Amino acid sequence: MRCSPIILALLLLASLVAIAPAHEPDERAVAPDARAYRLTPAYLAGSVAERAGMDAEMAAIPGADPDAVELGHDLDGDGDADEIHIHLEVIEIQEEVYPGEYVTFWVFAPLGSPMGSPARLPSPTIRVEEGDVVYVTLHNTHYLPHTIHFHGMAQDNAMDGVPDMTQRAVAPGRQFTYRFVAKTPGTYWYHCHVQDHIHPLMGLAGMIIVEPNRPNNHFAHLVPGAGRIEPMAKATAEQVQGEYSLVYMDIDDRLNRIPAAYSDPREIERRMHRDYDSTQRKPNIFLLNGRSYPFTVRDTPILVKPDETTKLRILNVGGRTLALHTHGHHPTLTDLDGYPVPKAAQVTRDTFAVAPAQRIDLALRTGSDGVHANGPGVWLMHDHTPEAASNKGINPGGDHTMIVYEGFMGADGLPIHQAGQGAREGAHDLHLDADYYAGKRPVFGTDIFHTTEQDYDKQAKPPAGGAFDYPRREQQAALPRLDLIDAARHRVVADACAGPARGFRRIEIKAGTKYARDGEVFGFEPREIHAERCEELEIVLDNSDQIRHDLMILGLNPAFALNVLGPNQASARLVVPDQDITLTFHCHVATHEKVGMAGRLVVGRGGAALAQAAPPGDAGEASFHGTGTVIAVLSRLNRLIVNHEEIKGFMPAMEMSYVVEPVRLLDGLNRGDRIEFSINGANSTITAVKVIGAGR
Ligand SMILES: [Cu+2]
Repeated sequence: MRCSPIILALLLLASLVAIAPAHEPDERAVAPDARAYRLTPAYLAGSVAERAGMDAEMAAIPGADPDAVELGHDLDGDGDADEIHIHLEVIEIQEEVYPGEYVTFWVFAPLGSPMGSPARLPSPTIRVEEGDVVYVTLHNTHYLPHTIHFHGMAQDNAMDGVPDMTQRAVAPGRQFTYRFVAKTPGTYWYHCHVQDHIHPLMGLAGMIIVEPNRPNNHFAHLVPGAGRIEPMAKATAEQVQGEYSLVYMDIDDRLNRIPAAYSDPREIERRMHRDYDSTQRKPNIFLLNGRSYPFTVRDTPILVKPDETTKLRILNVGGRTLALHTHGHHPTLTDLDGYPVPKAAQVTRDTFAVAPAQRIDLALRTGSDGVHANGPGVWLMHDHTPEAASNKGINPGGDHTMIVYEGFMGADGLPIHQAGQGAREGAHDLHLDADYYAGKRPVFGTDIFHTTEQDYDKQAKPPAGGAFDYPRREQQAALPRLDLIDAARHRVVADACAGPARGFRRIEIKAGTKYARDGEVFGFEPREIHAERCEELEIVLDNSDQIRHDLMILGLNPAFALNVLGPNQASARLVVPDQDITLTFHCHVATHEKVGMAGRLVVGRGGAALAQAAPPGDAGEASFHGTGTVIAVLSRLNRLIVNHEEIKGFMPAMEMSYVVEPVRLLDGLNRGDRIEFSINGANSTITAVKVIGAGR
C-alpha cells in the first residue's frame, strides 16, 4: 500500500461529480508519503497496539495489487490518513462451503495482482474512520454489468449506485469511482444494485465499518472476508475486548450452479435473469462469513475470555429473517443499522431477529454472573430458524458457530468437545467427512441399532398406508472443481530457446471489449501469432479497457505474463522454443478466457503439444518436488501462495496459489519461509511441506 500519483487524477475526476466538501482533493498539489506515519511520535513512542494498527494499515493484502488501497491526506491533522481510495474488481470464485460442497459465487475483491486475486466470500470488509473521504473505484472485470450501492451511508444521490436511476450500470471492462464521506460511526454494508434480487445473493455484498474519529487511528481498511477484527480501532478498543464482523447469507444453490454449469455469457444471462424465478427461490445453504458448519467453527469461532465484552457486528445479506440465538448468554443490543440505540431503549435478550439488509451490534458479556453469561465452555451461537441448522437439509450445518472460552480451543483449531471426545476422533470427524453431507453416512452411531453402516440402508419394506411424498434432497452431480484447473493448464510443455535468439519480431496484441466477437465479452486481436523457432518476440499488450488484462502464454518455461491496468500498454520480451510447437495464451483474470480471451502462438510449423496436453512422464500419477518462498498462507481457503523455482516437468518458476491437502500442513508456516514441497501431478495439490529456512 502506498500513495501513487494516480490517486490525484482519480480524485480530481471524482470531484467533478461530487458535492464539494470542506477539503476538496484538488486543493492540494502533492499527496503525502504515507510511510511518514511510521515516523510520527505516536508510532515511535507508541504501544504494541499503536504499532499493530500502523502495520495493519500499511500492509499489502496478499495476492492483491499494492495499490488496492491508496492512502491520501490527513485532512484533520490528527496523524492518520483521511482520504481512503479503495479499488475493487468483480471475480467469479468457487468455494468449498462445507465438506464436499463447492459453490460458485461472484464477489467484489481487492484489485488483483499479476498472478491472482485475493477473492473470497463474503466480499471484503471495508473499514474507514468517521469523517474520512472515501473513494471506491469499481473495476468491472466481470462479464455482466454491476454497480455498488453503499447501504446506509450518507452519499450524494449521484453516488447511490442504482442502475438506470442514478447512473448507468458499470459495463464489463469499464470503471466507476464512487465517493462518500463516512459520517455516523457504525455498521453498514455495500452491495451490487444491478439485478438486485440476484447479484447480492451471488456474493456481491460486504460490510462497511465506520470507526469513530481518534488521533493516530490506524487500522486495515480493506480486509478480505469477515470475522475477528484485529487489530481493533482506537474507540472500539476503549470499550470492548474483542470485535467480530459476522455476515449471514442464505443461498439457493440452484442459482449459483448456473454460472458454473454454462460458459456462454448469453446463456448465463438468460438462465440467471430470465429463466430463474427468484419468487420460487428455496434457500438450501446457510452461510456465516462465507462458510457453513463445520467450517464456521474453524473460521469464525467467537473467541472470548471470562468477564469481557465482545462487540458483534451482524449483517444479514440473505433473503430470510434470522433468529440469532446465543446459548448461555444474553447480549445487549447497542446499535441498529449503524445508529446507536439510546441507553434506556437497549434490550438484553437471548434471541435477536435480523431482517434482510439490517445490521445489529451486540455487546456480548462473558463470565458467570448467571444473568448475561453462564460460565466458561463452548456455547452454540446460531440462527434458530430450522432450515439454517442444516446443509441442504442435513444437520448439523448451516450458520452455526460457537462462543469458545479461553482454554476450550483444541490444538487442531476446532473447539474441544465437552462430551469428552477429542475433536478429530469425535463428532467433528464425522462432520468433516464429505460423505456425511452427501447423505451417505448414518447420522447416529450404528451401535444403537445393533448393525453396521453397510447394512443400514438395506431395510426397505413398503410403507404402511402406501407410498407418500415428502421433500427430498435433490441429488446433483458435482460441478468441475474450478479452483484446481488452473495449475494443470500452466504445466511446462516447452522451454524457451537456450541458444542465441535467431531474429526479432515486435507483435502488438490489442485487448479489450472492442475485440470481442459474437457471444464474447472480452477479446484479443490478433488471436493467432507466429514466430520462427528461437525467434525473440517483444509482445506489446495494448489494453483499451479500464480494467486489468493479464496476457499469459501457457506451458512455456520460463513463464511469460503481462498484466496491464488499462487503458494503457506494456511490453515484455521472450525467446520462443527451438521446436515446432503450438502454445496457447489467455487472459489470466478469472473468467476472461471463458468469455473470449484466448489465442495461440504458433512456433515454426506448430505442433500438437498444446499446453493442455498431458505433461511428459505421465504426470497424472506423479508427484513433483518444488522449492520456494511462502508469499501467503490462506488457511481458510486451504491454499498456499508460493513463489517457487522451476518444478521440472510440471511448472515454470512463478508465484502460484496451490490447494493444500490436508489443510493442517499449513500450520506453523509463515510468510517468508523457505520451503520444500511435494505436489500431486493429477490435481496440482500440495501434499507435503517442509520448512528449510524460517522467514521473519
Ligand atoms: Cu482479461
